[in-house]
Amino acid sequence: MLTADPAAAARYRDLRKATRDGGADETLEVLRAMSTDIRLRIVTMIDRSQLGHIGGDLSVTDILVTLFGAVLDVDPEHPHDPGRDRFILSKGHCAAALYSTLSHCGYFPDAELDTFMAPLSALNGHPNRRKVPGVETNTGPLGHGFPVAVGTALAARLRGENRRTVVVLGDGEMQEGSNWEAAMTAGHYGLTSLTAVVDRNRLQQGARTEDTKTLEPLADKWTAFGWEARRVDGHDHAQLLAAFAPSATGRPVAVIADTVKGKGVSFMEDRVEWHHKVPDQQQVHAAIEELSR
Ligand SMILES: Cc1ncc(C[n+]2csc(CCOP(=O)(O)OP(=O)(O)O)c2C)c(N)n1
Repeated sequence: MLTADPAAAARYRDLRKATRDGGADETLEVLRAMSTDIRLRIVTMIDRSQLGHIGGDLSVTDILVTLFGAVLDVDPEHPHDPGRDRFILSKGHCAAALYSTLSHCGYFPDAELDTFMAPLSALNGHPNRRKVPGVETNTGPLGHGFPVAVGTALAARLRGENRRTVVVLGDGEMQEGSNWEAAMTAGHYGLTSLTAVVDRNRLQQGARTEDTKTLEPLADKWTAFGWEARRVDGHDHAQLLAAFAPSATGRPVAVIADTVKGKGVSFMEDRVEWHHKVPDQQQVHAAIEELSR
């Protein structure tokens, strides 16, 4: 198990203070800077490992950054604090985005990211809760993280614990039937402390989601299952922040975040091959140059 980086954790505490206590402009500035850092780190990690799912990593970045930078009540130096909010990345193939976010927050040292997917590294291609602090449950098989999140939120209620559970799903992942059982269960129990975020980048592995199985009208489907649906631009931190406001309806909240796969690197954006293609050296330099602008 990796251990916290105290200096990075202290920086994260300052960052959280800024997003909590600062004005709206300062909050957004901090989140945007964090997103740039995370995207750059994703590119360098995948360049080093020559493996990963870069398109989905770049589409989910602003969602993760908004959650860890301004919403979740977590302490990287006490990753098992019973009162912490719970975060589950159900689209576990985007582990590089999660790892770079966790290390940015101080859960473990940044240098560890350079071992991503190397033999014996803790940072496997899919997140492992026994190896990486901040990972609440193992994910990778699509359709597993969401049912676990529902159980986690239900357990919190049964124990009288006042904490949030947030789960991030891929839109292609929504084709797994287990997700709809989970949605039905959470709707039935009115799990208001549960938020499900769909990274709606409209691409899955090898195809557009709508060419594979029609997902729309997605908000209506969540509503029919007893959820409050909120649809936002998934790269707009202000819209995401508003969408993560707690439920006032007694229903769980589904945030449908419209995103672009490969966001931030123009030659990767909305292109199916970048699901898990690895950039060559020229492309790495171009990506870093564009993301650093
Ligand atoms: C049960 C299961 N089937 C297949 C896969 C292989 N797989 C990994 S990612 C992926 C596509 C996921 O698409 P989406 O959820 O839209 O993710 P994103 O586009 O955001 O990367 C597939 C089919 C898997 N991980 N689990």
